[in-house]
Amino acid sequence: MSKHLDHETNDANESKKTPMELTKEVDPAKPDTIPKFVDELTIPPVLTPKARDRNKSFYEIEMKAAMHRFHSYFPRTFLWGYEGISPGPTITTMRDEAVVVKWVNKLPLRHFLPIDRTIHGTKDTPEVRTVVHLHGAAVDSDSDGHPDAWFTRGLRATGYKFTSNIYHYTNHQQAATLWYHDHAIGITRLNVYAGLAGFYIIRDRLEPRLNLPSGEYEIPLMIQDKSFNSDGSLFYPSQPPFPTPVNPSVVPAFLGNTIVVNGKVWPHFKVEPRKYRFRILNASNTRSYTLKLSNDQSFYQIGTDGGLMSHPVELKSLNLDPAERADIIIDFSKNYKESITLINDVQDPNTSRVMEFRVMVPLKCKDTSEIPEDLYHVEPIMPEMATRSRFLTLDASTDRFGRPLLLLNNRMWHDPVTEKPRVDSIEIWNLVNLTAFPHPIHLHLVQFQILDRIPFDVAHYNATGKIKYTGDPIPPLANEKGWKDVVRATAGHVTRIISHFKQTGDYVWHCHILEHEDYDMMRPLQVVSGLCTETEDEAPHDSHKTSEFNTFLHLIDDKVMEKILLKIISNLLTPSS
Ligand SMILES: [Cu+2]
Repeated sequence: MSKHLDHETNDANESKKTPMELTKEVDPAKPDTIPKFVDELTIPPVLTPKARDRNKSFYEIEMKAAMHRFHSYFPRTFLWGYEGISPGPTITTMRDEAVVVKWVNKLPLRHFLPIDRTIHGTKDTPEVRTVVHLHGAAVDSDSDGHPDAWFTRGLRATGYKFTSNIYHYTNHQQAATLWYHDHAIGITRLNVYAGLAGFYIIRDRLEPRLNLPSGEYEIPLMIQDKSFNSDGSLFYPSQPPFPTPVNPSVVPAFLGNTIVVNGKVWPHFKVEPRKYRFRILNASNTRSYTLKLSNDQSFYQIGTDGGLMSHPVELKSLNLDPAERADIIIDFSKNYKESITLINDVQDPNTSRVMEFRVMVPLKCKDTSEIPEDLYHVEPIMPEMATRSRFLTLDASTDRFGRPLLLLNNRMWHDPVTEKPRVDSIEIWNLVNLTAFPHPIHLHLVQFQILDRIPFDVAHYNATGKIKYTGDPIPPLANEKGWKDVVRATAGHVTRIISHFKQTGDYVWHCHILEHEDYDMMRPLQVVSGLCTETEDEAPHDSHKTSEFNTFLHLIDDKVMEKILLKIISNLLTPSS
């Protein structure tokens, strides 16, 4: 059947069908057959600590396989989750109160998604490896979830960076919406897609004074895209849509054909006519979203990745790249009895819809919450304070099998460390995007600020290795002027960010498109003590001295890459009939 089964578009006959009849007609592999907004939004449960002393909470979190109902008309789906649920349970803590988590791997020994044995960290390692990264947190490197600190079920095998599976989070940072997810080398894309992701919310004593919507009016929303097989199992491609001798092979992008919020495919959420605060996280592998409300109503962004901004920003549309968070307030007070769809501004009839708000619950009591004009003080990091400016390229290349290979600074993950900021130093990173696409770049350990984006002549760069700017610096968008740990490095621009590196240790920085991170758009980040000297001269523009071979690769590969990736994306966006 080709007809959409939306409750909005259902005709009289459709609506008379029993759930059993609908279940038979719904093919999880064909998004056109999946009725939308059927299931109610679920909110991940807040985890209770196993023990608590005055300033510390102890948790033990098991990673387990489980069966999950993504949609009422789907068979149940096999997945992996923290505590056997996806999203995992939410951890909440107060600022400066320590959280200790024992992460326990109780997963099967075989992976259920296709592992590519040619990419970094996968050659002679166990199939199922896990390590947990708390995204956005400033923690000691032993608790950061280094990709090579992985461990298997029962700790039978561990990566070379492993020290312990008991992680200490100090929470010495601004209240913020963080999230925890898997980060194991070479299989992060598969482990996160399998279900290993959850919220981690830091609160503080200042925030309640702002009188923002809270309690049952403060809702976390984890948005992901998934594809399913007809039997309801998760689909993840084992081959890119171009020939390659590698099987299974990593793919350069993954775009699912359904949208999942908090583990439900196209849910609905019944709300009162009042203000709600939504902590939105894009936990998708590759997909970016441009979120809008179907009635074109404005909403207010109050926070970014690292916490509340100085002032709210009124928006009609919000871009969210993988791993980015936006704290927003939607005021439904004038929408009683209306249904409003949270839409994603793309042409596809399915992935253009995210979820539905049904303003049908009578107001329980007067809404006294506010959207204050002044939120937090976000102290700008002054560029004059920077002691170093690094130029770091985002490069498109090809591997020995002819597959696209995306790199940072033309280096592979296992090449020697080159980004070694001194502890307590401030650095400006110039992200020189030579590829045809934007990449969401994430730095561990720090919350940074975006300075600007400056257009430059890519062809000139590829020919000479020199940057020729072609326009004025573009300041960050109003809703990017806060603490960030992911930045959209746009194609053909030098995106400048400024960070203060406050503690030593081995961390990483990478593209947060998980298919890119796994191959091979990730690099070590080592914050060194003031006494250490760098062995490599990293004066600005040094990184531009690409070899002639690499320059040649750039000229070829950007065009090839563009064609390949455009084809992939257009194929994936075309709904199956
Ligand atoms: Cu990328």
